[in-house]
Amino acid sequence: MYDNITIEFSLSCSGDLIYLRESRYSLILKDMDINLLFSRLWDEYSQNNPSVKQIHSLFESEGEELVNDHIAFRTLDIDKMNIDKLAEPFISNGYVQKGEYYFREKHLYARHYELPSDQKAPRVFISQLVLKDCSPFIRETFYGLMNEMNSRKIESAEMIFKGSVFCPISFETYSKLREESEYAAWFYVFGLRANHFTVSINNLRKFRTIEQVNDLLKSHGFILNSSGGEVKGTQKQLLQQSSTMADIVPVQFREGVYEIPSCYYEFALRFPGEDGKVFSGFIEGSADKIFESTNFYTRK
Ligand code: OOG
Ligand code: NI
Repeated sequence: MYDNITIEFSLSCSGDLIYLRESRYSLILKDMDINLLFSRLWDEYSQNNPSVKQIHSLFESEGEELVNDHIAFRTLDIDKMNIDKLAEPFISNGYVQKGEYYFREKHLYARHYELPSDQKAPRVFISQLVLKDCSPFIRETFYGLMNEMNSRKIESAEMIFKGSVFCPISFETYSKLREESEYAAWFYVFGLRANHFTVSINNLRKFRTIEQVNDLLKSHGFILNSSGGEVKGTQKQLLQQSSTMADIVPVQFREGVYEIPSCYYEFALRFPGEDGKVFSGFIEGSADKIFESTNFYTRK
């Protein structure tokens, strides 16, 4: 029904052809099977973050089969690419909106989505920067970039796969955004992509506690996000989470190549509430710290 092989062209900022590759993914997104959608997000994420594949293989070598608890996207609260826009491909595949979350200090708002017809389907967590609550510098930077931007880039139904939306990027702007918001700086560089997948500890066989998972990761040299403690949340809150610090990757800026944190891996253990049902939402106090997995740091 569809032609499965197309050639994808990307244009550099100056309009030169810089990139040519075969794509297996030419199905219209609305009709895209949800598994294909997640596997495409996984490919992008695992290919660009070396520790993701290493961690995945580590669990497999321990005899575990990994189930994904959730993925997350970040964006701006601008109509063309806000939470509602990013949620569209999931909604059209049967996902429904569930919880909403506020992170006032970070100027963020988020929602999560679930697929009621499939309890094993990953949840989708989408946050956005609330620009009116940010400084004039952040507002002007993003409004200016949006005006300059090639609008084709965000009108596409393939928005969730777009990655970086601004081009060229400047290390000076990145650094200045960081002074006020690590989230804004990260989004400026990495844009629209799954910024983490999450190992569901509930579905592991050998590793029953989050401490056991963390010990395995640390014994193999992975750096955990320790903001607020390595374990975020308690059994009483029905959700415990931990995460790696994002992989440090080389990024081409206008001023040259700089190494900065990209994406991370998360681990989540859910508990049943009084009603016997396993908790399916997120905890604001914990999520607030998980966001910090992409904070700037340098390799020791
Ligand atoms: C999302 C952080 C929150 C969770 O599980 O609480 C989160 C992000 O880093 O964009 O994923
Ligand atoms: Ni998460």
